[in-house]
Amino acid sequence: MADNEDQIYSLSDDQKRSYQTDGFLIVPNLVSMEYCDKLISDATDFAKDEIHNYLNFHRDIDSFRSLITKERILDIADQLQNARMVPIGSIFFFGKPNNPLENGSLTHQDNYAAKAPSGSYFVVALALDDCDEFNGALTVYPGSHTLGELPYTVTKNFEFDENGKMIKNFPIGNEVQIPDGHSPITLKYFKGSVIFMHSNTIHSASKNINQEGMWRKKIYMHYVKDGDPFWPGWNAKRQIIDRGPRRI
Ligand SMILES: O=C(O)CCC(=O)C(=O)O
Repeated sequence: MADNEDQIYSLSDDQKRSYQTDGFLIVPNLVSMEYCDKLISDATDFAKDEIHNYLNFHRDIDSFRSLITKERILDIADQLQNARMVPIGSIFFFGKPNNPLENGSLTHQDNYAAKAPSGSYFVVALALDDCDEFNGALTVYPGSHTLGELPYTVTKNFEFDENGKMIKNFPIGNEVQIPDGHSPITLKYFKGSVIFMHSNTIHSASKNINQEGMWRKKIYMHYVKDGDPFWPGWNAKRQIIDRGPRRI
């Protein structure tokens, strides 16, 4: 992580306003290059040559466990949600170019999975590569978090082997139709940036098909407001993770 880890991370009024308007906020340089490299090396060692999405690296890998409970990430999540946000799950994307086992994501909102009270579930994504439209950066519909939860089409997201091990992902998410008046933008962000996103913000990511060998590794971490119920899920098997007190 960046310096002054113990210092409370206070968002500016502009940052809070931008989140309230758009339904997401990018905070650049929140995690140091060294920490990103440690996460990448631990993920790569764990996966070996099995390059696909992984649920819940924070249960298997110490550096990811430490990330999901990092104070400065919790400080920001707590301020944006005005609640003590409790970690419950994560998913890692290698985003290897032209990988048949990874297929991006459909236009969707996220709470179809956790089924928490509307607005409770919260998404925090750390970019482990620089990312733009050429390597499958996140596309968002700014302001769509104000639409509430939209009807969706249920589709299969993951494939597991007979031992329950994930071996492939289909395009992630349960697709929603985009209401009139909402347009997408594809974000651009750098390694070490963290995206904080309302769970009703409609988003997607293209399959990474660049020919230049640009990966788009990213860890998505998921939180709910303290005390709120959520569905564990047969695949994600979400569980409450202990964290410290709310600091801001
Ligand atoms: O592939 C991505 O970066 C997007 C993943 C996603 O949309 C999700 O996990 O909800």
